[in-house]
Amino acid sequence: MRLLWQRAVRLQKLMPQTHLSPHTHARRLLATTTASARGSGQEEKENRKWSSPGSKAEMFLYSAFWAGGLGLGYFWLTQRYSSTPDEEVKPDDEAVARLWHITPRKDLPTYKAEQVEQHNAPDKGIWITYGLGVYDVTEFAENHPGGDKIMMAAGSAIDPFWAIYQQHNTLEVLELLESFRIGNLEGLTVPNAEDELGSPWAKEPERHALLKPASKRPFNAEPPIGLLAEKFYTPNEMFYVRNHLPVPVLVPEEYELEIDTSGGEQGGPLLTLTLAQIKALPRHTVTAAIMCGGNRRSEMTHIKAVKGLSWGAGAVGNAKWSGARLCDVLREQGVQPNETMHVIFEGADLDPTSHPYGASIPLSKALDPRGDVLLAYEMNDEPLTRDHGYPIRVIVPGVVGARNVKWLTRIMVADHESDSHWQQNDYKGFSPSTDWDTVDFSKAEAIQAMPVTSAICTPLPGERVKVDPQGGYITVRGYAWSGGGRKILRVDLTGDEGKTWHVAELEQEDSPDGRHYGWSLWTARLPITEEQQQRRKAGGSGELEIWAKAVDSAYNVQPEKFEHIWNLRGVLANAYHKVKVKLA
Ligand SMILES: Nc1nc2c(c(=O)[nH]1)N[C@H]1C(S)=C(S)[C@@H](COP(=O)(O)O)O[C@H]1N2
Ligand SMILES: [Mo]
Repeated sequence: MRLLWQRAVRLQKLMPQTHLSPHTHARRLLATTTASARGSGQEEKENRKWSSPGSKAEMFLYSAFWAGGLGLGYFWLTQRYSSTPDEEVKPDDEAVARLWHITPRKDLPTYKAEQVEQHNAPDKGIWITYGLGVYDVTEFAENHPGGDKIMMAAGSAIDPFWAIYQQHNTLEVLELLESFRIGNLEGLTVPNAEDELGSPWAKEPERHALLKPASKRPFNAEPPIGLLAEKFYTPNEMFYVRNHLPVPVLVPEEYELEIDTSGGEQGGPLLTLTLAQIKALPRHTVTAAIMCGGNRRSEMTHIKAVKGLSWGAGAVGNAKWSGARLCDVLREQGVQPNETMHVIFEGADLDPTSHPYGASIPLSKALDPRGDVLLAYEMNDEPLTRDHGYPIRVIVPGVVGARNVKWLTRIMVADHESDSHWQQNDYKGFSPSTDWDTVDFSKAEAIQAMPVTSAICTPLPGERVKVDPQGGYITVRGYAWSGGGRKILRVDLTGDEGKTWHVAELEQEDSPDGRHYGWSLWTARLPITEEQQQRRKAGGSGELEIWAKAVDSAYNVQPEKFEHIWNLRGVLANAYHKVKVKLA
């Protein structure tokens, strides 16, 4: 909000002075536009139908969302612009239009953010906010194929999307948006700086606005699922963040990593490495997806409530990690293979009782050169960001996110696992019949390697999908991954509840099985049968449920239903990913 406010003030300063208040001006403009109905009246609403993909503004809004970061929106924009030179956009009008979303409309009601949030699906209406404007875009999303990309922002702000797609700042798009305006957002205030001083949260890093927080303190957020499968390497600023505690402030010059390889004996070898010393060790790079144990928990919740943050399918990201190999450091210290020992990691982030975040892995994984465990200082060739563990985190490829300890300050070789809450009382799986009365955390194994999973990233649930007129198919895209270095062999899709399956095309790194730690992106052309199309034409709902399941190199396959893998913490949620869409 503060950022938004600053931007608003900046905008206001930049804007040329005008005698008209933004809204007088807005109405004047609304009255003179004819291409499609605009304004807040009832008749205009009637006219706001999207039967033909025609109007320029519609195309802009549509294309920009559809582009999803590929710059295709810009392409559309320039195409449309150059092909219609007759319509002139006056820079002044545009400048004024840019103020609408930060100007309260006295003629409209005020809504709370929570009220907007409830309108996040076609059946509940689709509302979005931009600045302090509240907009009802249900009709746009519903009636225009592809227009429903706006669903990525359903119930929340489109500001972060528009910050990326600068081409939205055209008069036509702004007019179109203003025509959907239904109200003002309550509570656009400048935060009180004093509240923040001395709080453990005072030094939290800035986050990309596209990361939608599941919780703000500690900060936990995933990127919009619709953007996740666009890039093989997840951009650092879009990589999900899972923090249990405030982000610690570490000064690189003072950073030290303590390594105790005594195995629990007092006075054993103790090594301290500075950041420069770690960077001076042989550099190793590995592509690895990191996935939270609670990824896709929100789907499991539909069966029965679970305890935990409600993650969608975006608590995963794929990156190229660089750093020193832990096996090199441990071997140098004379650590011998031992199947019963563990390596404990501690972070610099402290809980209120001054206990650090901690987790452990088996020593065999740490010592295995094919395990590729890293003391990582780079993510996608950039220094780690603070949220992802600056300056050093351990990367444990193929293993649940929780063991990839960030802000790493201490490593211990020990005859026991970490005694932290996160190793002992969390991130463990249970039988579906285990409840909070019967659960015994000490009896269950801590999660290490993750099971095979996949998710459909596009189309989004509820999206209206166009069937390719020549090929009679729809295009579906997503990710798949399995733990333990197991390569994805296949991703199967069905549009008829498993009667017929269609194999997706995979995009993956060419690394050997057993050491295949990166995710696989996949694209499938899912045939839509005559019957399915006929049903739609006959006035049916045109609903289609797409299912995806992945197969890994051990021929492990995802379970069909969440019912049989439900567990009280909502972890390991890897059933078929099922997405309902509408055929356009
Ligand atoms: N020190 C520290 N390390 C941590 C955590 C944490 O809260 N503190 N969270 C863990 C969990 S549960 C996950 S899923 C991953 C998330 O990594 P990311 O935020 O870089 O995506 O970090 C792990 N490492
Ligand atoms: Mo996690």
